[in-house]
Amino acid sequence: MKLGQFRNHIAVATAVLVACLLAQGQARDQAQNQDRRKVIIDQDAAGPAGTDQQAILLLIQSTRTDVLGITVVTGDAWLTEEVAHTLRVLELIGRTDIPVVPGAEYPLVRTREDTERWEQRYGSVAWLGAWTPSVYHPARELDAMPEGKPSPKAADEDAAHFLVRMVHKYPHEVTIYEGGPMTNLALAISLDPEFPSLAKELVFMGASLNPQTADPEFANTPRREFNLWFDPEAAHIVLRAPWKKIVCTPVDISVKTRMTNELIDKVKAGSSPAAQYIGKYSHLRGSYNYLWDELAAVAWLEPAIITKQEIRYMDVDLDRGAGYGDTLTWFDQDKPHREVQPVEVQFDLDTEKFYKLFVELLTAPTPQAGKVATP
Ligand SMILES: [Ca+2]
Repeated sequence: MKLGQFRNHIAVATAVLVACLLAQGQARDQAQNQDRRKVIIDQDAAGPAGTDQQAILLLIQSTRTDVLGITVVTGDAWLTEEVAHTLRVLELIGRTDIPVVPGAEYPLVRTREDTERWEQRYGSVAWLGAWTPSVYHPARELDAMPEGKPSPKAADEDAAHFLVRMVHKYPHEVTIYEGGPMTNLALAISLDPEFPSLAKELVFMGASLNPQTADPEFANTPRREFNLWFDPEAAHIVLRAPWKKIVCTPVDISVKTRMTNELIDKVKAGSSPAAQYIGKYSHLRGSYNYLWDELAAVAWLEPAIITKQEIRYMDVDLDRGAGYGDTLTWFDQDKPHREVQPVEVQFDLDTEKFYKLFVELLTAPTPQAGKVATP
């Protein structure tokens, strides 16, 4: 064999070997993608940091999830500012491949003006989200963004169509994680009644049954919880839809958790961009700092942290009296003769295990883009 021929053989063999290794890598990535649990995060994504963004981060930081997108809804803050905070956090952690999809700017029926009249009659509501007088500003005005303005842009699609499109693309595979008012989900159901049955499950933070707490937000109104209350008609549509499974993280279990300075310090000690972001922008607000949406996220990632849960049937009070927007629940034996769905309601948890996972996830390296299937 001449030297030139020998070189050619070597070159061909090397090319074949490289191709094999690449194919192996791709197959491994594909297998990893198939193992990842597909989830869409629907969130009233106020920021920076805080429960809404921290829950988003926890779900992205897990190596076992494939976050197909983040659909955004007005709730804790207005849609426009929430989209901006979400785009920015994804930019900071290097995951701009995850689409941020704007959804509803207003609840289906409830208005700020009607709510003000309602409060004159029935008393003031502790948390009104974007409508809270002390933080109120017009819907499309951006508030201060200490973390900086985002360079990436939001998706050119609305949340409801995105949600419907994804469950058709991956039938029975997509978990819908709901951390805010249910407006986007109700709109998706109205567009396509198959949406709930094509999803894998609905997991949500919301509802309040009988929380054991001295917190003045719940002491006299134990059945009022912001996410369901802010858009009661949407919650009513969503809760009676035919999901294969519904899991609820209510106020009852949220009040057993606390964000503390000690917990923030533990996260801050991490070097990941997610940990640095939380270290910089997370702060305690008043005496009660529950890990509302974070618990719903981590309980989905690691169900073993939940030590007590019960099945209840659930709906929302749509009468325009004092209980408008309050949580309604029943047992199987006393439920009404109408479409109500069984819901797994979480009541107790292993708090130490939860805090440990919270810190571990937020301080871990962010799983890289490119190894995750893009929608
Ligand atoms: Ca939320």
